[in-house]
Amino acid sequence: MGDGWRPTACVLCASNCGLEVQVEGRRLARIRGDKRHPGSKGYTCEKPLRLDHYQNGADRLIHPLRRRADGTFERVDWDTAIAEVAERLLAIREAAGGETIFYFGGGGQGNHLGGSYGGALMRALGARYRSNPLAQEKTGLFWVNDRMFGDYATGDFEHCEVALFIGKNPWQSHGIPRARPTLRQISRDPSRCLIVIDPRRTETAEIADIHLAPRPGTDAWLLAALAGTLVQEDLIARDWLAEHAVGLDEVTAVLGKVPIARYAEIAGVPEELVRRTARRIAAAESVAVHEDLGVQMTLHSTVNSYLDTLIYVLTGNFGRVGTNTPPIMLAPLHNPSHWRGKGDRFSPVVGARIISGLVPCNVIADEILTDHPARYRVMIVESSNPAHSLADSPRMREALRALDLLVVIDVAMTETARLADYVLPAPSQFEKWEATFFNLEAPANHFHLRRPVLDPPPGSDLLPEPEIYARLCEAIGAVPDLTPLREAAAQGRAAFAQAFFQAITADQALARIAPVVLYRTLGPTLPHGAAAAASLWALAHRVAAKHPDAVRRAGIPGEGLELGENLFDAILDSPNGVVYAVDAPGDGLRRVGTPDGRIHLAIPELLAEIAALGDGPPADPAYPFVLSAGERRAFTANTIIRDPAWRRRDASGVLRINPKDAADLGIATGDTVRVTTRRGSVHAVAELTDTVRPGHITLPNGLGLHYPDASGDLVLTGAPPNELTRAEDRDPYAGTPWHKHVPARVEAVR
Ligand SMILES: Nc1nc2c(c(=O)[nH]1)N[C@H]1C(S)=C(S)[C@@H](COP(=O)(O)OP(=O)(O)OC[C@H]3O[C@@H](n4cnc5c(=O)[nH]c(N)nc54)[C@H](O)[C@@H]3O)O[C@H]1N2
Ligand SMILES: Nc1nc2c(c(=O)[nH]1)N[C@H]1C(S)=C(S)[C@@H](COP(=O)(O)OP(=O)(O)OC[C@H]3O[C@@H](n4cnc5c(=O)[nH]c(N)nc54)[C@H](O)[C@@H]3O)O[C@H]1N2
Ligand code: SF4
Ligand SMILES: [Mo]
Repeated sequence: MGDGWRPTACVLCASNCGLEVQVEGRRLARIRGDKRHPGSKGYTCEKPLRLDHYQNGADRLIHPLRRRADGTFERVDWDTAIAEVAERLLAIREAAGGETIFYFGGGGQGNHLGGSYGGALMRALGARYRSNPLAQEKTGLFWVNDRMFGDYATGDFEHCEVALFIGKNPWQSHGIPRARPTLRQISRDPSRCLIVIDPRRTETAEIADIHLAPRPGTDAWLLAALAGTLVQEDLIARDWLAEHAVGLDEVTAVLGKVPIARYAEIAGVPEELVRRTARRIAAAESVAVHEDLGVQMTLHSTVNSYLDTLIYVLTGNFGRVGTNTPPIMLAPLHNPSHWRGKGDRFSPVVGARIISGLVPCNVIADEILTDHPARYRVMIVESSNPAHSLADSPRMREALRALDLLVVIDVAMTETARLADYVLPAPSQFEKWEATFFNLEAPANHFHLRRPVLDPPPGSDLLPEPEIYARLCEAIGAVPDLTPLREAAAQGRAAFAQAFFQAITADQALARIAPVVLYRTLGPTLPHGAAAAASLWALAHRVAAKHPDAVRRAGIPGEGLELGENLFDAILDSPNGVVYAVDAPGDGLRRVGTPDGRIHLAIPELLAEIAALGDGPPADPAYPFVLSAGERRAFTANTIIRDPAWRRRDASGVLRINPKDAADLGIATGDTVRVTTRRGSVHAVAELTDTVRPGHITLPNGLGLHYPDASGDLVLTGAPPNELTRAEDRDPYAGTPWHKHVPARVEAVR
């Protein structure tokens, strides 16, 4: 690092590309892609080049805050904040039970180290309910994948012959490594094929070999027609399925009857194109599939996830190079429960299905705004902005205000923090140790533990999340005397491992707060001041014990506990990231988590829905448009960068509308329009573009934030999408919102 470039990562999307930065004072002065990063290999998009707007926003939090009776905030010191929060948590637990304490978040796009300690606090409090943004996008897919193969699978787009993106625009939203070069390579190679299913002619669709543009909300019909073609033209991998799957007859009984011509017509896609697409998929050596918000946040989302999983499984594209495979993650993104005999859990007030341990985001307000004795009374929010990002913001704000206690851990004064009783400020992701747990790759998977590259703002009084959680655990009396474990840690890792595993086996209460125990005992002994990485030690041992061959294939030597230690050391000693697991052929199939090791094709309740799909989505003449509320664009990054000056283009976050619709309404590019839904109205600036179909309009995500101007007054930029969405518009299985399918009307504002 003699040249002053320090390794870190971009925090703006789940790809977390490796970066190198040069620092001037407290500024990220120069930023470039890190060629040594094992996933991104030097790649970045345009977004991180002005990352300093995250780092040095005008609304950075610099010391703990407590709400006064009149609603304003006063500065308090950490001892006061921790003691008072702990006291109030204990009082509420005493009066109403630990299960009324609700935890939300625990990580954003680039920071997940803190969340591993947040779990310890929740268990210490006896909290039983939690959620995070995955419960408004991925839980339907988790539920389907869990039932089919007891895990969650992701696509290998580096090696696939055919790439299928459904309701996903990776050119802008990424989510696959080195998205743009990867997409271009597939598109340019005549032997490979890029297929996109998206109503909009997105940047990805623009370079696709095949673009299926369904009417918004008709994916269930289109995907049923595709899967139906595979069955009816006998394009399925019968031999492979006979060996690896069960339940084929139940599936073909339904898909064999799909009226392909009719369903293609409902979706507005030529039947011949549907059939040609199915044949191309079936003919391929390997197919990788990625569905995202376009289908996860629209009508039939769980059915959509089922159908697109069937498309790759029925054609035998599972568990091999270039297909979809359950990745070896350091900490699983999803906790499968279906085959572990636990049965489904439901939320206490609404009775909504809890998938992967997460309460659906869309029911949280209803779980609070009630006099039901089991209502959530406390919310601890970390690294998330639910007052802005969950459906129905007005009602979400009402719910947050109705809590007995709201504690927000963040780096900035967000819409949610403004409603908090206590705001606990953390150093930014460049001022502390951080890591992300989105290690979703196969056949090779990597992890990146990042070191701090900057000092916190001068005069600030911040604590990193692991320290906040540890202090709260201590203040509620959950942490016993740890001297024996500290002494063992001083004798080295082998002695520590033995003492630690013995201690947590003997003491349930200690096991519940294991991450905090590691942080306080092993943590201080770690090199480079890496105490926050202590929880990774347990995860490294877990992965080494479960997947020893894959870890050794990554070049990490050893057997048993030694392999785990070596893996942990490799993570600590690799500031540019490290490959920690490499699959051998067939490994993906061996990870199928069903009792018989086979893929279970039939999900009876979803098959019944497919058989009864009907005649297309409902229409309401009062709301002639379908609004896609929350589109990923070149300069959106959820609400991670709050400063609007960050945006080089599209500063206001325009409403995209087809020129024909605009002409009918007398609207020109640059005009201000009012968008009205069943929930509310917002103003936006119109942009005419034929990339959206007539009848479809789109607004970006992450806009509509209040940010201080030069005189400190809060100014709203763009439209907050969730002023327009309703919580009841959600999937019947997973509770995921229909943000891509909001009935709306548009008027010119004179
Ligand atoms: N630039 C940028 N990148 C991001 C983010 C960001 O804020 N900005 N956020 C990150 C996060 S948290 C996530 S979850 C991902 C999301 O990544 P994506 O899911 O790719 O993002 P979106 O643009 O919201 O939606 C994808 C596509 O769905 C399409 N769509 C709308 N309605 C329908 C429909 O009815 N059917 C189908 N098939 N498609 C439809 C839209 O036209 C859009 O192109 O992006 C991540 N990356
Ligand atoms: N209508 C509509 N709503 C949507 C979507 C949509 O498409 N349409 N998309 C949804 C999706 S997919 C997602 S993922 C969510 C995202 O919405 P949220 O879960 O609210 O997440 P972010 O906007 O990413 O906010 C991250 C928060 O973490 C804070 N932060 C940044 N760094 C740190 C740190 O180091 N420590 C701490 N403690 N905090 C930090 C930021 O200041 C910010 O407040 O939005 C969802 N909401
Ligand atoms: S926004 Fe995503 S794709 Fe772009 S550099 Fe950052 S992590 Fe990489
Ligand atoms: Mo997301």
